[in-house]
Amino acid sequence: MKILLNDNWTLHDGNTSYPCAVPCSVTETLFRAGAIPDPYDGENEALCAEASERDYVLEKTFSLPKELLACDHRELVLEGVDTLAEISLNGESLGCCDNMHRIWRFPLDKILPENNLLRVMLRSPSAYVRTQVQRRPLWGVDSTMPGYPYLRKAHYMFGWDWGPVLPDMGLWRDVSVQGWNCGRILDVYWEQRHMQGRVTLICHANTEVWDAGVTARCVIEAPDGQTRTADLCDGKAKIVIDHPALWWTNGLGDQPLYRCRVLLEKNGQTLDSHERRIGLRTLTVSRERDAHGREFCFVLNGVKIFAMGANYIPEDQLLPRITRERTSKLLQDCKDAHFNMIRVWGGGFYPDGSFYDWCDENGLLVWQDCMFACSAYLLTPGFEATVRAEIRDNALRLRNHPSLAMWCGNNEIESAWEGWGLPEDPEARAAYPRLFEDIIPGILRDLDPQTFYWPSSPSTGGHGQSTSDPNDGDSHYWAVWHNFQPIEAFRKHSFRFCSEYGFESLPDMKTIRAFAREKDLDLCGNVMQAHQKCTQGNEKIMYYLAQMVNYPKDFERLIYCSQLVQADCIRSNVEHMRRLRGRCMGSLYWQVNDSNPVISWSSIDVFGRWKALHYQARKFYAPILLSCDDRDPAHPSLWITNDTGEDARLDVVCRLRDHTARVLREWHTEASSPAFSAVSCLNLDLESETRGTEAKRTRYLEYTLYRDGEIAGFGTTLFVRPKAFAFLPAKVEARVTETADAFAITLTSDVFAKSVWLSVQDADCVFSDNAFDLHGGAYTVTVPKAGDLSAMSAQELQARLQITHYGQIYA
Ligand code: BMA
Repeated sequence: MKILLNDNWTLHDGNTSYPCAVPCSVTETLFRAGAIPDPYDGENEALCAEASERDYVLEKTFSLPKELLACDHRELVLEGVDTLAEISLNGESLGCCDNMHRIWRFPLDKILPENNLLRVMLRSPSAYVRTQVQRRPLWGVDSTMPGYPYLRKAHYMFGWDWGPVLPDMGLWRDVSVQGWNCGRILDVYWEQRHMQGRVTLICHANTEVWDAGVTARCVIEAPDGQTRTADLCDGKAKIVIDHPALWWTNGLGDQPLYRCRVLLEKNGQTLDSHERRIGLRTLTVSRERDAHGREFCFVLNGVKIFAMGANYIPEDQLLPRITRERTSKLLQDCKDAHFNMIRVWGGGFYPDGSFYDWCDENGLLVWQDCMFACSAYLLTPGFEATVRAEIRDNALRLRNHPSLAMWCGNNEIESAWEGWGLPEDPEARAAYPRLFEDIIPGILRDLDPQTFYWPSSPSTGGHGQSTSDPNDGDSHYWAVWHNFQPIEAFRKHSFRFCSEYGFESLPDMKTIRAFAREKDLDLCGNVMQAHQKCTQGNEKIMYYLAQMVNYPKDFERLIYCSQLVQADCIRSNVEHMRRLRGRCMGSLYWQVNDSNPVISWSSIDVFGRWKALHYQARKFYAPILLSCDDRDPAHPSLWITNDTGEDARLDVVCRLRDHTARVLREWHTEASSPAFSAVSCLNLDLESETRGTEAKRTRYLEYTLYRDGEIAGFGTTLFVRPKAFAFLPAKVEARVTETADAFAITLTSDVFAKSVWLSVQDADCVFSDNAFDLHGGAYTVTVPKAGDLSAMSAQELQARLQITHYGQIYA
């Protein structure tokens, strides 16, 4: 039995008391009470970070129902304590917490009075890490508060190159009292053995029984409702499933889930129960050697799949603001863009169970980093013990989720030791292999033997091998952006799996207005600088903009241009990797979301607004993709990448047009595209058509993919960078009509108009397409009559519709 203790808490800062409820944090509570300003507004960050320099007390009084008081064993369970805390009940100490990634359990076996006072003394994380690092320096990344690796607290809370320094504290997950009689279930592991079209499920239940006559059984309910039961013997039971409904990723099939329960019973009464929904699948990473080196490829039910997705960071700096609704909307946006994988990056925290539930239900694989990133650690006995407990807690919590595809030891620490020029620190260096190649994989092998372990990202497998071999393992590619390489440089590489690469852009104007006043709308000004956390980030944006596009005439065009350049950069990288399907088997761009209103690499900002990149992602991750290899403008070739399990017959139409959009030449081809393949379908010789500067500046290629007569994809290739192209002044017009539940916006243009961007004044929505090109004719996009648009008429939408296109950047 379980009683939640989330409501009616009080936060004391020494002078004042503030009401709050779990999940709660100091910064969020003080902000809501008006004691500190909005930490995301203007340059408030430093002012608000000061709050974390002090200690606080959280208190709650409670009484327990008779049934719980009568239980023979009780525990206080704190599922998320951030981070340094002393817990006491009725004035008596229960213990201390030092790790926000752990679940803290304190036995309450003494007789409890009717009224109880629970007290959580929160200690300043900033003061703690400062004291530690002053005593002994320990390497960590620059944008982060020195000493952060000393504390098992999500590193990004101390600042990152996309996040403010706001080391908040609080109770970030449920607090409860739980009680049991006669026995309890500690944890359950569902092992799967797939053989000859059957699955043997082996239930391993870890129970604790302190009374006679207690029995355990497991019950499995198949997706079709059929139920099977088996008694547990020595904590084990076996059930054979004859016609298993296999679990697949988004795009490859369904996600049937089996409801698996373990029941602890006595005299027909249930004492305790444990429930998980599992998916029947085999899933591992293939490391086969091949002609190119050594592959890194997820294999699901025997099928090698190309992983498509992005990196996920915590959705807010202030944890109570992260809600289930917000997370599922973000994940739905990922699914809508055809993601089949998301990487939970190691500088945040292990997400809530509901995150994985959503991924289980929707076929999104999770690449799970352990929460270590870009840091050196010292393996003191205390640190080792808390890390062991953390890995154990999270392995037990997450191991039965079918979406859990991999455990990865850390983010970029192996490569940091190899080549980032870290300060000499033999003790910290020696801790690396102990932690990530011995201790952590050891625990995971024990608790979650069927999930693949990878020591670091990027890596070629660890144990002293080089991390930076593009022919082996996963790669992070940052020469474009961090090292100022031209955008096209990515296409010189043939990675096996690129798990990080990215490009920054500014978020939507509405998002910027949430933290900046009119006078602050200057990329080089203090406020915009405060919302750019990457060293030289704004300089890099301008550097690349100057290479790619014309000079934006105002701040709004600057936002637009930065998003176009970002979208185009990532699109060309992904299309390149998907053409290399087979050799390359995964693309995870950096990063899908933001933790605060900031200029960053994200495709969706902190308020959920799609940048041009996310609209592009929905196209470049389409299961069947038509793309153009335009590395040689005189000899471009069109490719079809098919990531479905079915062969497809397709039609491709390609047109050479001039800047008025007039068709100069046209090609039609029928293409057969085998399942899981990338093949070229049209090789063009445009030697004469692209000869000379004038021709290259006034001509372009446009191509469309048809499946059963329906448009299934399209694209445009310029022979020069956009800034060199001779755009004609285009007259782009829109006409809005409506049906019962959607608006249709029909756009026309007299000449070629590039990257037409739609937005609605003072309203948010997601269009069926955006940042698209118009080739003279008409193109219709739709938008649901929902959210901000639900009460709007077609006329009103027409009046509030804002259209930008490339020709207006400078003119
Ligand atoms: C990678 C990530 C993050 C970082 C990003 C952008 O290295 O692992 O640490 O935020 O690049 O610099």
